[in-house]
Amino acid sequence: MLSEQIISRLTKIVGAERLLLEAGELQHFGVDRTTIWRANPSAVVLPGTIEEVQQVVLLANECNLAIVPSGGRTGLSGGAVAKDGEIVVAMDRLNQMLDFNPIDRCVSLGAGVITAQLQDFAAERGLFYPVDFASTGSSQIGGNIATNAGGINVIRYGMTREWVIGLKVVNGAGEILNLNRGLVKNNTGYDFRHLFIGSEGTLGLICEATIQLTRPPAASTVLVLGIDNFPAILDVLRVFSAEIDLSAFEFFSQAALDKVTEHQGHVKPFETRTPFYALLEFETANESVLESAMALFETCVEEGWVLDGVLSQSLAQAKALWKLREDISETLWHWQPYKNDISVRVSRMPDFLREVDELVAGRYPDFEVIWYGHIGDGNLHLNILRPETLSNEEFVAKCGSVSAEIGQLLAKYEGSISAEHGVGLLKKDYLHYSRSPLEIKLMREIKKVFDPNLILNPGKLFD
Ligand code: 2HG
Ligand code: ZN
Repeated sequence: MLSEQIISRLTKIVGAERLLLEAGELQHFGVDRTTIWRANPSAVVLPGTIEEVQQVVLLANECNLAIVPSGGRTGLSGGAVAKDGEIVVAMDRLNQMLDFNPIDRCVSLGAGVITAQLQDFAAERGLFYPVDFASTGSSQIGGNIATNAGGINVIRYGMTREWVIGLKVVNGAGEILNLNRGLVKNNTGYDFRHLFIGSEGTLGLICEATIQLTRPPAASTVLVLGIDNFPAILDVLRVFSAEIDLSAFEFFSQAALDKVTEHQGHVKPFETRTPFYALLEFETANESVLESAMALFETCVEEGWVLDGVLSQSLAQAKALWKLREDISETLWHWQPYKNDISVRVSRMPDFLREVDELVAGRYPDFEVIWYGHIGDGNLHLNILRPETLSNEEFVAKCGSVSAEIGQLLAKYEGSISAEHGVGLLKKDYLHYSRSPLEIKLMREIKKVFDPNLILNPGKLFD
C-alpha cells in the first residue's frame, strides 16, 4: 500500500486519471504472458512525457520505491511481472511517431509504439522494419529493445539491436541520457546504447528510440519440408544456405504440427507424417532462385533427408504455411507450458538435442516436450506441457529441475539459457550456466552505476 503522501505526489506528476489503483487494473498491468507469478503492484502510472518518467524515478529514489517498467507485456520470462508491491511504469502513452527522415531512412518514436504500427508506418513510406514475431500486434518497441527481441527473420536481419540507432532513457538515478542520436558511425568510447538494449529494465526506462529502416524485400516464397531426422535438418540448412539467401529457417516437430492443426484448424502442409518439419523462406526476385530451390529440394530427397515438401504458390499460401509455425506458441498455452528458450551453435545442435531428449525421456517420462524454434540461428524453444496429474506449483518445481539439468548441458555445449526471451524471473537461477561468476559480478556493478539505489526492476536478471 502506498501512503497518501506518495499517492498525492504521483498524482501531481501524471494526473489523477493516469494513476491506476483499482484491483483489476493492477492485475492487468502487473503480469506478462507467464502464468507462474501473481500480479501485486501497488500502483500503475502512465506517464505522457520523458520528464514525467524522470519525475517518477526521482520520487522512487527519494522514497525507496521499486519500479517495474512495462511495455506490451508479451514477455515469456517474467521480466515485466510486478509481484512485490512495485510501481508499474507503463509506456502506453508514449506512443507517438516523433520524426521521420527519408534520407536517413529512420524514424524516432515513443517506446509505447506497437511493433506492428512501426512495421505499417515503414511500409506506408516504401520502407521496411524487419524484426518480426508472432506478438507484433501487442508488443511495444520499448519492450522489444529492453529484451533485444529476435523472432523469425534473425538469420537475415539480426535482432532488435541491429536496428536501434538512438535511445533516450531515464536511468535508475533519474537522469536523462540521449544515446547515439541516430548516427551510423560513432566511435567515441563506450556505447551505452547497447548496454540498455537487452538490459530488461534493470538499468533504465527506455522512453524514445530512433530506428533504422531498410528497403522492403522482394516477394518471398515459403517452402515447408518434411524431414526424416534431426541431423538431416542441418544438412538441409547447409545445402540451402550455400546457394540461397534465406530470410528464415524454422523448424517444428510432428507433435507441434499435430497440436496446431487440431486446435487451430490449420491445414497440414501435406499428407506424409515426418518427425520434423523445416520452414524456409527466401526472396524470389527472379525465376532462377526458384529453379535452384527445386534442384536443392530434389537433392535433399535423393539424400533421404527430406520425405515430402510443399512450395507456396501464392501470398495466401505462404501466410497459411507460416501460421503452422507462428501459431504453435499460442496453441500451447492450453497446457500452461513451461518454456525453455535456449541456444547452442548450429553445428552442435544435433548432439545437444539428442542429449536433452535422452535426459527428459529418462528422468521425466511423464512430460510431453514440444520442440520448435529458429533452427537457422541455433535457437530452440523447448516447451514442456503440464500433465493433468500435476498442479501448476508441482509442475513448475519439477520443470525447474529439468532447467537446471539442461543448464548443465548448455554449459557443456557453451550455449545460452536464454536465446531471445530474456532472463527475467524465470531463468535467473540458471544464469550461471551461461555467464561466468566474473561476468555476473560485473553486471551487478554496472547496474549500480546506472541504478545506484537498485530501484529498477529488482529481482530480474539476478538478485
Ligand atoms: C516463437 O518463436 C516465440 O514462437 C515463442 O519466440 C516461443 O512460446 C515460445 O516458447
Ligand atoms: Zn522464438
